[in-house]
Amino acid sequence: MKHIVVLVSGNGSNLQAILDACQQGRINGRVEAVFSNQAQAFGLERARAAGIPAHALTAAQPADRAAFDLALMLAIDAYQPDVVVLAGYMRILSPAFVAHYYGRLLNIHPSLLPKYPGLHTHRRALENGDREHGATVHFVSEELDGGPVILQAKVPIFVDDDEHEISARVQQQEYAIYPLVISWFVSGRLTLRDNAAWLDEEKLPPQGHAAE
Ligand code: NHR
Ligand code: GAR
Repeated sequence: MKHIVVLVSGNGSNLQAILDACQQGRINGRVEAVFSNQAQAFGLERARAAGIPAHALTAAQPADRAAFDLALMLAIDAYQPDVVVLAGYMRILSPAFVAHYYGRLLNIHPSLLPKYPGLHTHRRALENGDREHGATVHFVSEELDGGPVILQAKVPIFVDDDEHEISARVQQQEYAIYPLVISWFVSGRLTLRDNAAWLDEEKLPPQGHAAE
């Protein structure tokens, strides 16, 4: 069974989708541990409810990213992860952390990258009058939200939408695409090579795997 470690900062609804997919055999792997940089994250409760070790690693000295990430790395490595999954993890990771897990570190970002890297993506899409928005699963590289794209899901933005409605619509898509991508990775179909994502020995285009 492949070892999955998940990092959260908040609600953990993507974590829940991953746990459900493992439970139902849609992902041929097991979540070995969940880490949060926020002690009160509900994601930790979800892990405990599923009988999975849940660790809060909070930064006493938030400025010292390198030291914090090194401690996190050592704690994660105790679980010998095949893949480390960022699921609403809100803390930028140091270059050493990214390098250590390069090729087995995934993120889901709530925008159609390369549009809107960083924070407040729903608000920015709304303010710009976009008619289309979505979520992107990508390999994490040192460049924030800039690593190779694996899969995107698009949603419409309607004229009366507020941020909450858009966010809910995007999240529904996230629960579908993130478990799918993780299943590809743990089954060996998905790899990172030459700074590109490859699925079934085919190099994926910049927008990731084509929607069907
Ligand atoms: N780390 C690296 N090196 N590369 C990426 O692509 C990363 C990453 C860490 C997290 C998730 C990302 C997202 O999908 C992610 C991708 C946090 C921030 C941020 O600005 C930005 C992007 C993402 C996560 N965080 C602030 C910080 O100073 C804190 C914000 C807060 O606590 O509210 O770390 O969106
Ligand atoms: C998700 O929508 C995810 O795309 C986004 O936060 C939400 C987390 O929800 N991620 C980021 O913004 C990363 N910076 P969840 O905790 O319920 O999975």
